[in-house]
Amino acid sequence: MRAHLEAAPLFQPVMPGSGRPFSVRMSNFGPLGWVSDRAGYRYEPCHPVTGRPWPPLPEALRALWGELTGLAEPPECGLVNVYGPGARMGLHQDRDEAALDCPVVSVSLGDGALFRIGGPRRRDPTRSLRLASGDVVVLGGAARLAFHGIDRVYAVSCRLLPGLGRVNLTLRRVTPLARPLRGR
Ligand code: MD3
Ligand code: FE
Repeated sequence: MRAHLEAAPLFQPVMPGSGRPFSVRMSNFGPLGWVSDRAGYRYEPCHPVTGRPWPPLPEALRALWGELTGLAEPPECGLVNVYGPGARMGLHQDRDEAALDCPVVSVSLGDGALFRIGGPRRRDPTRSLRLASGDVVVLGGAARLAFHGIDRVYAVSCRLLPGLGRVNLTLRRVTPLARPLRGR
């Protein structure tokens, strides 16, 4: 991951419209990377700062995706979110992907975090879970459109990634499957 981050350095996305920076820094692995700027959220084949294609998804992550989802098709986006002290991610839905039938796989590394997940409507009640280094969450079925966010990170709770804090790797399909999941 560190080698890949040298090829695709972390960048600071900004909110569409306002241009307010995210507290989370990001990069991506794989053919499509999630980016956000004043123009909006979208998937792009190249890094917004270097202009180069994103590095390939590490084989270990591809294998993990296959084991957990049972899908032969690989993830197209491996989003890297890096949370320093004080970074958080507000409650949101992931729906920038046409492949909403496919699950999302999330791997947490480094410092722990307080994760919050609700239902498909913003007003639905939420539950909080602590995520620790090595935790893997698969969000499929009804959970795929659940509102979720990161309320806080527990700084210096783990020494796995000194200088990075918490890293979350989120694996996603973006384009619809040639043979949709429904009916398999
Ligand atoms: C629930 N990332 O990148 S991972 C994101 O820890 C994102 O960096 C958080 O939310 C993080 O969009 C949460 C867990 C997660 C990932 C995707 C989901 C939960 C999800 C998609 C649908 C529902
Ligand atoms: Fe999300």
